[in-house]
Amino acid sequence: MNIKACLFDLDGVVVDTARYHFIAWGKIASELGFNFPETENERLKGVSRMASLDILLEVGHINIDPSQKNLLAERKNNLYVSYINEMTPDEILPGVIQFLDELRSEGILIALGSASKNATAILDKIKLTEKFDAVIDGNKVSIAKPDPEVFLKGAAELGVRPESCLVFEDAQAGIDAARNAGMHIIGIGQPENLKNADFVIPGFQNFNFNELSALYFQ
Ligand code: B16
Ligand code: MG
Repeated sequence: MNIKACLFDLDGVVVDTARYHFIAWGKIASELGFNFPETENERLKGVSRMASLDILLEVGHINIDPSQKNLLAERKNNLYVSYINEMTPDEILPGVIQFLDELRSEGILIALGSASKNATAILDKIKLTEKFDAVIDGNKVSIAKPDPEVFLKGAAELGVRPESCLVFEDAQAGIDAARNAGMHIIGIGQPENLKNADFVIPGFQNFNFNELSALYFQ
């Protein structure tokens, strides 16, 4: 088996921005008069901003018209952007930089495949932009995960066939997207939350090129 490229999700894989999404959505919920519990937060991971708002409104049993929805999504994003503007490289998850550097020195191409329209701003803040050969974010795709578009565009931009790509993902929608793209998949997180990955690991703290080779290069 030959892996020529690795594609990384951003939120939950490279950085933990899920907590900033959660705080911002929580403020919107409390302004609307209900509590958005952390137990529902898993449902927001990997899905688009508008799909997240739909989940929030469903939890709060709230019905509003599309123009109000746009205003709420914009307000949530303004809050979220104010949090990510304060991000620093210290927030890169453990082991990520070392793993990216190892991949590069082994000649494996690297892409980002994120649903977030704020992905390039986040990479800039955490000073990681230069580690990626291609960046596909929410501004470049028209259909959200679990559609494979984000990862297929990443593979195309790198010039690598989907079957030679490996995706790292923390959300079920992203794992389904990678599966739909015909790629190899390593889930990041807990196996009970992530169905259909090839393997699930807790993170990159104890995962390096040797472990990757043992799984895929035999
Ligand atoms: P934005 P990922 C996703 O990022 C988040 O997991 C998800 O919670 C969020 O709704 C989505 O980005 C859109 O983000 O509002 O910044 O465009 O996991 O695909 O890197
Ligand atoms: Mg994610």
